[in-house]
Amino acid sequence: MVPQGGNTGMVGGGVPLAGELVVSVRRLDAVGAVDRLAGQVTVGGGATLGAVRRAAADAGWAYGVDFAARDSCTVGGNVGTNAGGLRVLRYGDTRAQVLGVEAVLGTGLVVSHLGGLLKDNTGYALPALLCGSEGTLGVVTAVRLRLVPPSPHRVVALLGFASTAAAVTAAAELRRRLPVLSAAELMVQSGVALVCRTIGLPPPLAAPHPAYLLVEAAGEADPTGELAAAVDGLDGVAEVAVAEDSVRAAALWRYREAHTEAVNAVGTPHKMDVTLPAAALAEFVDRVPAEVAAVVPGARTWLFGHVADGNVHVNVTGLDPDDDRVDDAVLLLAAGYGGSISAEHGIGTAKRRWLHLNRSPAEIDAFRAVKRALDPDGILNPNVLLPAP
Ligand code: 2HG
Ligand code: ZN
Repeated sequence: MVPQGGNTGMVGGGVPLAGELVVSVRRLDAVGAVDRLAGQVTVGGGATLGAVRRAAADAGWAYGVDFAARDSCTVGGNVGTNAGGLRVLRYGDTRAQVLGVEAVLGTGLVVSHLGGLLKDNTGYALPALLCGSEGTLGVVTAVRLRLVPPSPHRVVALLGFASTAAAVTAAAELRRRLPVLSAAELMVQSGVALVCRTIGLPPPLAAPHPAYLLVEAAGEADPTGELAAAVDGLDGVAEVAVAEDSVRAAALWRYREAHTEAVNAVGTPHKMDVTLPAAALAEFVDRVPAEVAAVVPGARTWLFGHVADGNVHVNVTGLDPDDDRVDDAVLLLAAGYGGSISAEHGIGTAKRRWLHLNRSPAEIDAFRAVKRALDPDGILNPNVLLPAP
């Protein structure tokens, strides 16, 4: 059986490969009443991220996870992949929001722990284990989520830099100086130009720049002054555009959020999603295009990502679908720097064969022991996450 939510995953974790039965959770889309006192909500595994965000906002709270697939992806899938996205630097990943889970395990037993107690040291944390388990241990049918205080005032700025290193350093400075920082996204010149060409957008700044940071600050009060002061104190900012209103803010976000769509218009990409240690991030971003071209001349590399988390999305076009030499080179490079071969998309079927780059034989053995305990017949997502024995 292959558990499936919104089918927006990027590593094939919800896609049957060999005649498996798809178990869709989409109809489990109830969003419960927000517990305003606790700042929590219980939702069905099939509720979309967007629906949860709207319900939280309607109740005067907010939900800490957000990303472009918000209106298609489901919370059950978010738990399965431990989805990250745009606000991890402020609120953490999905695991950091999940207080409880109801799931049908591979044994057929239903585990349910949805009380939402913040302090509850009563044994193994099954919700934490299910986050990132990619449907291999259980089907997530309901989730208890913590909510965060709303940040009704939001300001967005786009900064141009002469180098990736300058942009990465500036992002770190903003994190240190600006507690209301809610997003810091890295883009590079080729990606922004591609988005402009493909989507038909004007250039975002007067001149092109080798690297861009899209930054957002959000708070209880208008953070414009705080953001401006923090940006003024940064080194290496070549150009700045500040969105004065929500329409302009959405227009600036579009340059970042349209990257996936723009890359798809070039050709079906090979997708890598890696995390680098902060100190290696800029060097990795600058090296990858040449490393890719050295393996397959003519291949094009598109880079963007969540810079404060060290998370870089590496998309490569101009490759045969089954030619994974470039994937191999990029993932080895990331792992060689002490990075992760999957930052936020998971292992799925697509990255299984590289799991050993990050996980030791002892860890993979422990994974198999957990799998055997919760899914003894191996009926849940048999081709996902764990390498073939
Ligand atoms: C994003 O950050 C998503 O936009 C998708 O994680 C990344 O398309 C991608 O490679
Ligand atoms: Zn992402």
